[in-house]
Amino acid sequence: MMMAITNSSHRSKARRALLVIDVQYDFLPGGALAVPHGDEILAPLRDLMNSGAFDLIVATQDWHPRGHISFASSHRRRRPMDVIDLYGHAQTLWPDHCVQGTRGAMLHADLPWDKAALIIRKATDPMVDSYSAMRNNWNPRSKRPRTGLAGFLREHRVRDIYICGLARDFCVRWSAEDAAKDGFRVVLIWDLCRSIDPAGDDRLRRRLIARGIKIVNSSEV
Ligand code: VGL
Ligand code: ZN
Repeated sequence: MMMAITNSSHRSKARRALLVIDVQYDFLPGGALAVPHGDEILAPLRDLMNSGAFDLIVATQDWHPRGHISFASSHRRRRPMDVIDLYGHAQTLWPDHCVQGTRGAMLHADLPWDKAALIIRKATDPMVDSYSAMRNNWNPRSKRPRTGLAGFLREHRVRDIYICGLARDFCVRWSAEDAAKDGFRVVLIWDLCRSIDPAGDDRLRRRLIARGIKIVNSSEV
């Protein structure tokens, strides 16, 4: 006897997720690590989150304990934007930012976070930074432990991940590259990101394309 194969969406249909990276007050104008023009993404991103165009929305929240190893203030004679060697890899030192429980660490109130199925908090280990939504940066054993997000997305049958947020040249970039390595189809929504250093944008765009990441504008989503 033949059985009908139903097209139950959660069983068989490839789904698409929107991954919203670190839209927090400290990354917006006036914040501790302000990304130039970061506020310009707020209104169009709100519309996109409300559009219903995605099966799933996931967000990240940079969430450092006080005295975090990535803060210049945690190192003698170091200033923000200095680069040091940490566990054998380059680590940029940042101004104190997104400290757990502070206003600067809050997700921006203009976005509809009630639409997010999951909010991943990252960089919570005092000795390890974490840019990517998928994995921490290197730790003393030089591994990059997973956050669990890849597994969560796979269990939800997500195949396509659309990424946007702040900052394009750090957490968005690392998340996109790790997601592509993990076998997802990755689409970066270029106009819904801003970079800490916009001078590197042309190079960044080429690097992402070379890694199989598709770059679009929000009007094409
Ligand atoms: C980020 C630097 C330090 C980001 C987070 O969200 O891009 N950048 N922490
Ligand atoms: Zn950070």
